[in-house]
Amino acid sequence: MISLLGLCLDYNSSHLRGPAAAPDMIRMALDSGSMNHAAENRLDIMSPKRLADMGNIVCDIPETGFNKIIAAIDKELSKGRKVISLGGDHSVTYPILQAYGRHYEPPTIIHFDAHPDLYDNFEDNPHSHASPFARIMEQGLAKRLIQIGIRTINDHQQDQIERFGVEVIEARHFHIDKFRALNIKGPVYISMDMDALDPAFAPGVSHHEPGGLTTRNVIDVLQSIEMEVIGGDIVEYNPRKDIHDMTAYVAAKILKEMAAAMID
Ligand SMILES: [Mn+2]
Repeated sequence: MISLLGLCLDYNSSHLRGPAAAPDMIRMALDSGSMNHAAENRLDIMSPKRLADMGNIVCDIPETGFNKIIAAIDKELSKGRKVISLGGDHSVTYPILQAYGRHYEPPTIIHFDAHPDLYDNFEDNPHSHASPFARIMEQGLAKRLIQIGIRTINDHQQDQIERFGVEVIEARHFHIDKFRALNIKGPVYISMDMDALDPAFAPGVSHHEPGGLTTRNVIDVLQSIEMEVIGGDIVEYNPRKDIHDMTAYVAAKILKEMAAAMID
């Protein structure tokens, strides 16, 4: 059983606010009548026996936001459920993984992004949306970190990649066979930053970085995951930057395939 949670947090964004409004827009796309609820493997992911929408977590105050996320995720995992969270900027992945650490051995994280998000400290905010994977790796909350779609590595982040032993399939080198050759063992957690996609596919993000993945590339990876998937997030969708809500539909499509990868 999957619990769906909306995380309305974007105060750790460095450039633009907006991802706090993402959860309801993704639900709108999913339920608009424009698409059905079937993943490509035929599963109805919104069947009440497979997925329960637990609504949004209000976590928009910096002093309490992360603790509210940890408590909310912990509550769902304590029921024996898996969690997919929607929205928020990417800083939410750190408290999510802290909650997972109470219930699971450190997972392999499959992380789609234009950015490594490994800054030791970005603009004096160690919890910036540019830093979650530095915190996760420092605390041993992941067994392996596999990043896909990256195309913004600078010297500092290259140092961090080497320091933490991060495995990177850069956008310029992406091929599905490189992912299949990684010999991943479960459990797996999936973190999907919408800016991994080329802005042509997903314009509704705060940081446009051309030269990205196609929607099909991401779906191909999700459909290649054969290990147990224990959770996932879809972050950094910014409705304020979107064009006719098209990125909401892309996020809803990825939600369907992520859920399908999670259902046994
Ligand atoms: Mn990003």
